[in-house]
Amino acid sequence: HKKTTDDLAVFGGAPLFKDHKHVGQINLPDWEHFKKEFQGIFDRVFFTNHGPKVNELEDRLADFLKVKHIVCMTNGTISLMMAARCLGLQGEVIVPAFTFIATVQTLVWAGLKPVFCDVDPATHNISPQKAAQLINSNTCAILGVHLWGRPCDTRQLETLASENKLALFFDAAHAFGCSHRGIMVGNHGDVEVFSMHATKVLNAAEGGFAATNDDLMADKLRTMRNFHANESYTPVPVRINGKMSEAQAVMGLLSLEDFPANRERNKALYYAYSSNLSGIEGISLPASFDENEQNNYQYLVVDVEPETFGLNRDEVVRILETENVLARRYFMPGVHRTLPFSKQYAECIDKLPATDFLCGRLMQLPVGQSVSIEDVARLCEFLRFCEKNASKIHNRISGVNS
Ligand code: T4K
Repeated sequence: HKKTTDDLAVFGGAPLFKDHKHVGQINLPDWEHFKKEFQGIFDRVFFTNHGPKVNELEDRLADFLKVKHIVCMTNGTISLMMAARCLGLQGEVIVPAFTFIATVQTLVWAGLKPVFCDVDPATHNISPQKAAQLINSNTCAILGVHLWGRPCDTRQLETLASENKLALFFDAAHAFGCSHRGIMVGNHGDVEVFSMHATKVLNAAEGGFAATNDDLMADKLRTMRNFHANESYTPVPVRINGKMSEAQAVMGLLSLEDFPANRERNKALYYAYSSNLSGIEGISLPASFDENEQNNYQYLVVDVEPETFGLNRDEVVRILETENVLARRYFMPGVHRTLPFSKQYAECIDKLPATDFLCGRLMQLPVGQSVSIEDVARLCEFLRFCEKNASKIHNRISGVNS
């Protein structure tokens, strides 16, 4: 418990937590279970090239998402890049700048020009109205991102894409296990791409997959991910090594088994944050989850209003870090303000006001297996202390004695 500002770790006090509290999920599978599955890989002496565990993971994921095809790959970035190539795109792709930089980098790898679209400040997702204004004769596709697991307005984007004969695909890296209008993410647009990075709620250490109901798209992805012909050959512009290993697949299968429990934990943490943060002026959880849908609650996103809270987001992140709370500033700066895009597309740098606003205000707080409900209560009480003592803390941080 902090009684005075001297107790803050940033001013030399003992940190709030002994161990680091991470934003990444870092949900570990049961060790005995893990050992048994790895023993299986050793016994089969079969490590990669579409082994039995990758096939099993693809079947299980297809069942889970109620989608026709799953194609597992090395990671989310490679999956997205390959999806863009398999769609046969050329020209401009409309994409939000409020996303992880990988979303946009994949387009460049696929030889495409990203055109940055602003987001809806309420949902943080690509604005279909603003996307409509960016369409021209060079536009070939829209790439939406289901940020924080909240699905984009797929219906409006589908209408926009079909009216303008554009491809539509989604970066669903955050949205495993989420549904939209009762349909699991994985079934929208031409193809949806997921990440199974170590920090995701579904974790294969590294890994990713594409989900699609389009037979030809799935065939192309399967052909492309394998640099030489084993599987039936469907024409693709170029091939690559995008395979998932058996070790990744085992991690993924164990994580899929644990997913319902991990989601429930995240949900309990979300509601604990929600009730413990209530009444703290200037800190809020933007856009609550639609409880009629399935959600994974994997990102705990907080809006810091500096005028009301008395400290800005960056000051809060810095103070929390010294208390061993590794809050993250996803995503800061917006992709349009990072190199090389800020130079290449300088003309659009000031045209994304909602993106810039959110980049300056949001932070993510810890969730996942290493965080308990008591930790949340403690952290929120700490934030309440910061709010009450904000001007004193601000002045001390700024080097001015109050
Ligand atoms: N699209 C979107 C919208 C994405 O968010 C991502 C990835 C992608 C596409 C691409 O998918 P992949 O190619 O990655 O499959 C992290 C992740 O590296 C990245 O996967 C993720 N998005 C992004 C949002 O976050 P960093 O640089 O913030 O991660 P890092 O290493 O700082 O880790 C976050 C926290 O977790 C830290 O406190 C450390 C902790 N951690 C991390 C790892 C890797 C651990 O405790 N153990 C670990 O093994 O990017």
